[in-house]
Amino acid sequence: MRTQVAIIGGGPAGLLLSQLLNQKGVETVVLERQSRDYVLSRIRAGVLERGTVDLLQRAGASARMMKNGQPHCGCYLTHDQQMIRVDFAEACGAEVMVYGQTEVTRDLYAAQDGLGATHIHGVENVVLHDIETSKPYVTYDLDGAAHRLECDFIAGCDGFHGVSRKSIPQAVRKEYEKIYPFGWLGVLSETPPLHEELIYANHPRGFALASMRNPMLSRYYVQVPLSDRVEDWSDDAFWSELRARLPQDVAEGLVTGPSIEKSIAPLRSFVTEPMRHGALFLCGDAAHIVPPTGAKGLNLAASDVHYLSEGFIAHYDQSDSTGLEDYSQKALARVWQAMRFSWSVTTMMHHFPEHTAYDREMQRVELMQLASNPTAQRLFAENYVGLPY
Ligand code: RFL
Ligand code: PHB
Repeated sequence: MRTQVAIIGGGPAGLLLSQLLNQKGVETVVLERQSRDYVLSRIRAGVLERGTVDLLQRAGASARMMKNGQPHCGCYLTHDQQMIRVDFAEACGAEVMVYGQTEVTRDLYAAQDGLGATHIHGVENVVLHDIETSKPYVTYDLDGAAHRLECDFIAGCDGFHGVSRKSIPQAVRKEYEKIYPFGWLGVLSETPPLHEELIYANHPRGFALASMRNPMLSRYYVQVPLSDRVEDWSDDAFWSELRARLPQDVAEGLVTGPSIEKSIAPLRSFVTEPMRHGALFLCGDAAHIVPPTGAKGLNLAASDVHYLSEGFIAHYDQSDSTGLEDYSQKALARVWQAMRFSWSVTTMMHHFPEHTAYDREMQRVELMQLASNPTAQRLFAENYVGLPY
């Protein structure tokens, strides 16, 4: 088989890239390890930046999002009992869209089906070959048979644990990593959300987040030690820990119910440079991971796709390869800004085992500055709604 761009991974990055390229007549084949149902069962991001919303509109995959998504003009950060609201609309004239990654993925699959795009699910043993030449190819197994996909380029959209990044020789790769000493225990429940806006809570017992998917679907998180296992947490234990970390008057309004999903995600910051090696371009979590505190992971995948799709389209339409040559540098400039924001919000909001009374005062003062200083609010808001591409 032959295509122009072989896309490894059919998560949001791979699907959105495929969609934007197919719309402009660039041929793609998406190779995905899991089944479509499995991909659609993963509960992940919930907050879309304005740039991600625009891209989904351009991709023709936004009708359900515009109908069911919830535009949010602000969010709350709490310090013990104090609620601090950051008004995005007032601080920087923009908003975010609360709409789950699962739904984004579903919309992208439907849009791809509409264009008759090629997706191959259940592939195993994906190997990238000759990426330093102009004739790269990918081999994989499907139902026990070996296959070969020839292409002009390979887009590595296979997430943090994928094969693409590891195909770049170690001597060429520079990696930056920070592992945080905790994870997030997340619960999805068919209950009305606690509040109309998201609440990020800094409490002496640890961080908590009250988020949502729709008027009858809530998403909550509490910070937990890395040694905790999901089985250690009954629903009752989760609800009582969440309640304890929220301001009392807010917690009184919490409606609890059975969890329909419960999982623990460790927190990590990670960047690999460069994001291009020969014919291989890394995109999304394959190249970088942020802790979820700033709601940036999916949004960074979208901004990478923006730069990369423009590069491929200019290459095929106008024989102009500048966009592909500049891809790594442009994408990384934005990645590092989101890294800084995600790290700073994580540091400001979590309980770190090694923190002293001094460190906790630094968190308090930073939050008080956010409560009272319009410049601090603007900086937070501009980063949260997403820096321009
Ligand atoms: P994905 O989603 O991991 O998709 C990669 C795909 O590649 C497939 N794959 C392979 N296919 C073929 N061969 C192989 N060898 C393969 N290896 C892997 C996988 O099966 C998968 O389908 O990466 P992508 O597309 O780059 O998308 C990134 C986002 O999923 C991720 O950044 C976000 O979910 C992060 N994230 C958040 N991002 C936000 O922007 N806003 C948020 O509010 C937000 N909240 C979150 C989050 C991530 C979380 N977890 C669980 C890590 C909350 C949580 C709890
Ligand atoms: C979510 O709703 O899953 C969510 C929202 C905001 C974040 C992280 C996760 O910062």
